[in-house]
Amino acid sequence: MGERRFQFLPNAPLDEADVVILPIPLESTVSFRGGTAGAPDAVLAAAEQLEYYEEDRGWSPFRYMSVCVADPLAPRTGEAEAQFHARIAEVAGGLDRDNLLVVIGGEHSLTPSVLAGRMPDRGCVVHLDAHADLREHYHGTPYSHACPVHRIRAQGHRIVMAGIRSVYEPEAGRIAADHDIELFMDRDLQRGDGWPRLLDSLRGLSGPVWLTVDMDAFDPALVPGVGTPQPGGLSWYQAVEILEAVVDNPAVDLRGVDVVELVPDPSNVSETVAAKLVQKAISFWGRARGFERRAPGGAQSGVDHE
Ligand SMILES: [Mn+2]
Repeated sequence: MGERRFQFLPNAPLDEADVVILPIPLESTVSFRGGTAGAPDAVLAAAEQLEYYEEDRGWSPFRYMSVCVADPLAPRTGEAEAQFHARIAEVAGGLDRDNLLVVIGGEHSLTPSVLAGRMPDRGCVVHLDAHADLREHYHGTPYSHACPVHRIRAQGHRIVMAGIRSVYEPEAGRIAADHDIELFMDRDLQRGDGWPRLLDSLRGLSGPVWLTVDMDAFDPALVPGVGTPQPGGLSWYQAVEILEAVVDNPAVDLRGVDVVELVPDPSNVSETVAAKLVQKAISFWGRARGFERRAPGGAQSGVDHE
């Protein structure tokens, strides 16, 4: 693959783009089914099938916004795990803060490393996942996909976790004892009063916020392409409502969004869901910040096809 693009759109210079898409094809600790290293390119390929027009906000974001797909950040041959994670933090920390950063993984272990660069101040991480990911170590490493939330808490961030339906017993104790973790079990979202409480909680957020989406948060009937599927899970429109509650909140300083743990599937449905979620994040973020009031001179202006 040559230069990567989002929806065939021309890449703006990295330091001028309104939207930066950073592929991190990290795959080292997947415990059940591999393939997540191929996810960033699969999501970019799926994005080519999407319309430029985004139907929820009723506009074409890239008439007004520019985009850059950054060079993928992959481990170098022989690079130690800790060194690679330090490099993720360095790259994320070096990006312009005014843009929307969208990270396409790769394994979930990349999230705390991105946060180390992008959200060094204390913030809140909205964590959509089937699993709590609170183990301190897994298979001998703190950089496992089973550990990111432990690392995020160690960075001092508060967590709102939703969609959870698989918990290791010590994690349950940890969540109960930790007042900086707000838990919305998947079953409470689907059957109880959890859903309105989650939206209230998200609409009440302020300050630095990061949204991390493990694709196994979705119902595996919708997103079969994940390494560790669990029955239950979010529907598409629930995910869209969560995204709106976070992105449309003017008190939130959104540092970015990541989409992780996707394993490309033969139907291409899983990567299409991820691609469309990325498009919605871009559209909602752009509209919430008034990009439609700019003169149309975005990435789409030089494109001669619809
Ligand atoms: Mn998970």
